[in-house]
Amino acid sequence: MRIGITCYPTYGGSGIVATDLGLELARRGHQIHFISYAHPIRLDTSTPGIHYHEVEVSNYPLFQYPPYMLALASRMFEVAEREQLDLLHVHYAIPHAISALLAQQMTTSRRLPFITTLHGTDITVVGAEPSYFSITKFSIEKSDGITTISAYMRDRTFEFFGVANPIEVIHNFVNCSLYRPDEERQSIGPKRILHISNFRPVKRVLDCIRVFALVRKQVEAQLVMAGDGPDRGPAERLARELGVDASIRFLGKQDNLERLIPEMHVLHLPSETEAFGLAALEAMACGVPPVATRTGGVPDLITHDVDGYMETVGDITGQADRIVSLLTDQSLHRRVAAAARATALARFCTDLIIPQYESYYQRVCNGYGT
Ligand code: GMT
Repeated sequence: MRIGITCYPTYGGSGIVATDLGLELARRGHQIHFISYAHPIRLDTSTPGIHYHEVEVSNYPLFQYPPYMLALASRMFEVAEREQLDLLHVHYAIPHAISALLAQQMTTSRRLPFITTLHGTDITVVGAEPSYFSITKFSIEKSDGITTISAYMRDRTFEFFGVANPIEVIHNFVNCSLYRPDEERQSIGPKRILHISNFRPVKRVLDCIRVFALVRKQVEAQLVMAGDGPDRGPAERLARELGVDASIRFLGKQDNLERLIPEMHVLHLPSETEAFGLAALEAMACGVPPVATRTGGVPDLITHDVDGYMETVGDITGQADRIVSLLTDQSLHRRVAAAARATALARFCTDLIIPQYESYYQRVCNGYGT
């Protein structure tokens, strides 16, 4: 098939999922056209079947807010016509689904269906803002297909927007050959706790520091903070206040997580809400047990006390206790790490999930949906 994919190209999870999906589809022989304002970070354009089309937004002085949505729609239309795309697949509803709708309406010679994948805050935060509620609902209603990444997200979307379209749950996925355990590298040096996020308030990165300060009272561990965003400065300040800054490494944005994660012993994900928790899945594939919060779609991924742990949001002591147990009880760590890897292999591997997208594309092209 010939598919146009649009996503936020920066470090968010939705962009990562969209990019990995495009790369996997291209490996399976599809022609994938990324249409975005910048090159998606994980996109290797030397992969056969991958194409990238940049959206240029005019900075004409009259525009206080450059109309990206319109420039995107125009570029989608142009690429769809020239490349004879079979469908558009947009990740994150706002504004991508509205641009796709416009591109569809501009295409008068044939049917150009579009699919919207809802990733999280496009529904739970952005969609909930009064200025975006109606347009988000409209974009869902007008999509020819809607997918989302967890049962929680599907239920929240129905409940919140009261839409009637069917919503397909297709979980996030991980390449289990790329993301895999490395016991040799894990055995070198002190115990290491990893946090990965875009450091927005919803990720509760300050909890990582508070929990770590408790863990350090019992274990000489290190904390590795990967990513960047608005709460990085406050997290660094808190680390100094609590006297644990010397044991924390703030790495900033990281491109090769498949090399970093296998060196770690625990992944800490204390989010306020999480539509799925891609970082936890990538850790599980590497045999690194996640200690996360019981929130949103995380229960779709983690089975508590089997392949990871889910504690209450904000329960600093509970989260610290779990991390300490995993770092000090080797047989517990081995059991949970093996179960985590087994879950990734059995339920979320690329080979299981990509065919679900392929068959959904076929159904939408054949007229399924709204
Ligand atoms: O909703 C967001 O926070 C943005 C989005 C992103 O683009 O980073 O993250 C969401 O999508 C990821 C990939 O599908 C999920 O793994 C994250 O759980 C989800 N984030 C939240 O729900 C907070």
